[in-house]
Amino acid sequence: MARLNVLAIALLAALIPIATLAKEIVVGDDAGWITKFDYVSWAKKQDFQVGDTLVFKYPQGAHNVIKVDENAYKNCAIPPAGPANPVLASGKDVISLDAPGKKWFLCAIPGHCEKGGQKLEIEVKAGGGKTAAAPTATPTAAPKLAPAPTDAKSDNKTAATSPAAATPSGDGAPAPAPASSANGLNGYQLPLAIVGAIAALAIF
Ligand SMILES: [Cu+2]
Repeated sequence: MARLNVLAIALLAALIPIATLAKEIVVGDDAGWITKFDYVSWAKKQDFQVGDTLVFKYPQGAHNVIKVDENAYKNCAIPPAGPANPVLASGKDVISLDAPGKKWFLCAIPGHCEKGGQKLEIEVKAGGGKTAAAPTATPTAAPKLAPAPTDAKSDNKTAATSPAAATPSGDGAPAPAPASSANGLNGYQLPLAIVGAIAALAIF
């Protein structure tokens, strides 16, 4: 039984980084995708990682989203839309950040970019290092013998809430050097607390 608990905890610890790896970032937070919003300052406060998704939220018809290059971003030059680069207009446009580097978006409704500043520049960081930071909640789990009926439940819950369990993005999994943990600290505080709580449950 004790061994089972340890296994469950180890499994959870392994799942947490995957669960936190991909996050959904709503552009402008509660304000959404609007004119007259300081997206430069907003973007500075975000942590865009490969694997995250960007969501542009706005009342359908009020705005739209098109991906542009740096020059178009700077000049609010609206490129011709085409199959390769459509104007997104669903009101909840989801963009996968699947490569590192800078990306630029703007609203193609005339005036919104030039006069309203409705444009966004982000820099996506290669996310790989983040998975390396190992949660430290497991070391003393072995000795106690306690049937822990909560294990299975919490285990399932965690598995169910991890959106991208099947896609740990290539070499991301158990890299040996957790050098960039400072970077990922924010993302880990909550999961660590959860692991700690579950570990406590399992032990006692
Ligand atoms: Cu607009």
